[in-house]
Formats: sequence, C-alpha cells, structure tokens
Amino acid sequence: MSDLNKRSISKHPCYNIEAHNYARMHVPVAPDCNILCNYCNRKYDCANECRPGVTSQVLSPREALEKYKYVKNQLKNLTVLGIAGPGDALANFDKTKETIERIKEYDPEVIFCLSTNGLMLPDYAEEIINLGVEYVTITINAIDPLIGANIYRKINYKNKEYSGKEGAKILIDNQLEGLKYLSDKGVFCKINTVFIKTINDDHIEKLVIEVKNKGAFMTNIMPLIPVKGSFFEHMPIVSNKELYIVRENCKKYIKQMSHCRQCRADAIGKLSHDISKNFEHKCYTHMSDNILTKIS
Ligand code: CLF
Ligand code: SF4
Repeated sequence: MSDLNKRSISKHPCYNIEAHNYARMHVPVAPDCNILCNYCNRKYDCANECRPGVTSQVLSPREALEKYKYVKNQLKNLTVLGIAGPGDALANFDKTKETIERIKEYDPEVIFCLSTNGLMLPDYAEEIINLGVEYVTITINAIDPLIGANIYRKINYKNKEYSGKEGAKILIDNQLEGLKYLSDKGVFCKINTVFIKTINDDHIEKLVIEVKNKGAFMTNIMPLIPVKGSFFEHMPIVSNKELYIVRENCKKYIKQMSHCRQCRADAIGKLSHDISKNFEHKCYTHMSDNILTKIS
C-alpha cells in the first residue's frame, strides 16, 4: 500500500471502521441503469448500495458541485465523495465524469468513491483511474451465470438486450474483468453481495474466494431488502444470525464489512448519523460563490 493509499483509507468510513468519525457524501447524479435486478424497483434508490427510499432529487453535475460546496462548508469532517446511483454510476458515465472533474477542481483533497453494477467496467476502468478515483464498489451477486439468471432479469449492453444465462454471463465476465483490472492498478475494490435466500446463499463462499483471487480488498455481504413492487418482493428475509454466520465464514478469506448502512443515493454524514434530510429540497442550480461565502 502506498503512503497516499494509506492516508486515504484512514479517512474512508466504509473501507475502514476506524474512520467512523469521517463523513461521506453521495451526489445522486446517475439516474439511469443498464441492467434490471429482480430486487430493484426503479422508483426507488439502487438497492445495491442504498436503502430503498425515494431519492429526494437527481442533480446535474453542476448542481452536484454547488451542493458539495454548500455541504463541505458546514461539514468539516467530510472526506469522501461517492456516486452511488440512484441508478448506476457507469450507465451515466458522462455525468459521473463531469461531476468528478468539477468537484476535483474545487477540492483536490477529496477522496472519490464509485459504486457500480460493473457492466461497463471494461470500457471505463482506465478512465476511472485517470479521473483519480481510488475506491470502487462492484455489486456481484453471483459468479455462475445459471445463478445470475435468477437474479438479473435483463441487461442492456451496448444497445442490445440480453436475458437469462446469456445476459448474466456478460455481466459477470465484465464485473470480474473490471475488478481484476482496477485492483491490479491499485484501486481499492469492495464487492457488495446481496445475500438472497434460496438463490445465492450456498454460492456466496465460492464467490468470495473468486473475488479475493481477482484482487478485491474486502467484501460486504448485505441482506436482501425485499422492496415492494420488485420481483423479489416476497422473498424470505435473512436473519441477523444467518448474516453473521456467512460473514464469519468468509472472514477467513477476505476482510468483511459489517458496519454498512445500506444508505441512500443522496446520503450525507457519518455512517452512524445520516443528515441528508438537512440538505434536501434546496435548489442548488443558481447558488453562487457569494451565497456560499455568506453561509460559511
Ligand atoms: Fe458511498 Fe459506498 Fe463509497 Fe461508502 S456507501 S459509494 S463505499 S462512500 Fe458505505 Fe453506504 Fe454501505 Fe455503501 S455504508 S451502502 S458501503
Ligand atoms: Fe436497480 Fe441498482 Fe440493479 Fe440497476 S443495479 S437494476 S438501479 S438495483
């Protein structure tokens, strides 16, 4: 680990539980998605990374910068800027890229973090690195296309729709290729896995070993949230005990995250204390530096 990496991980509250006093901020600039997970209801935030609650607003890259300035002025412990939906960061790559460029110009010290389903990683991994993104979360729920076919309804890859085993295979291959590429270049990759009883429960250990071999830094096994209106609405709930057992078992292969809050696409604050409500429903479109100076 380089000195730069060590410094940044000491301030990332998701990748390092010791960094719990630092805050992260998500800017919801990525509304579209290129796949359809059976646990997703498009009216809600991305269930991969966010608790299912309607995101209060989708921001343009310019608005995201204004909101960042406003929040940073009030939240001195803010260290991480994340893009986690409400759709997929890479299905909206132009917006994701512009947001990072704008915020980086304003605050070169901020740590960038992305969350993605990984479908477009082989196309964008190089650019992600060039943008200076140090942390990428990929949600991988299966490494076997047969199991993946029961989790993903369809994917839209380069303007063509695929479903079943064929679609799942494209997605999984791209996720693993992207993971290996980014990890080899020193990007910290976290793998989120949604634990779906009767679908991938017996498969998680194998998945964890595979992503470890491809260079993942840690895994975050999360319980399925059976979102109303999704295809998995009536799936069984995973108990805390079941979750604990699978995490304990996988701990022997790779670092496990156990403090995830399955947060919203517009989350702000320390993981233990979300304050995104304080910044809702404000118009960030016409905010000027003058206003921001007055506020601070
Ligand atoms: Fe956001 Fe995710 Fe980056 Fe953290 S969240 S993009 S890694 S800055 Fe953190 Fe929230 Fe869990 Fe995600 S607690 S849902 S793991
Ligand atoms: Fe929904 Fe996220 Fe899956 Fe896209 S990746 S379908 S937004 S849960």
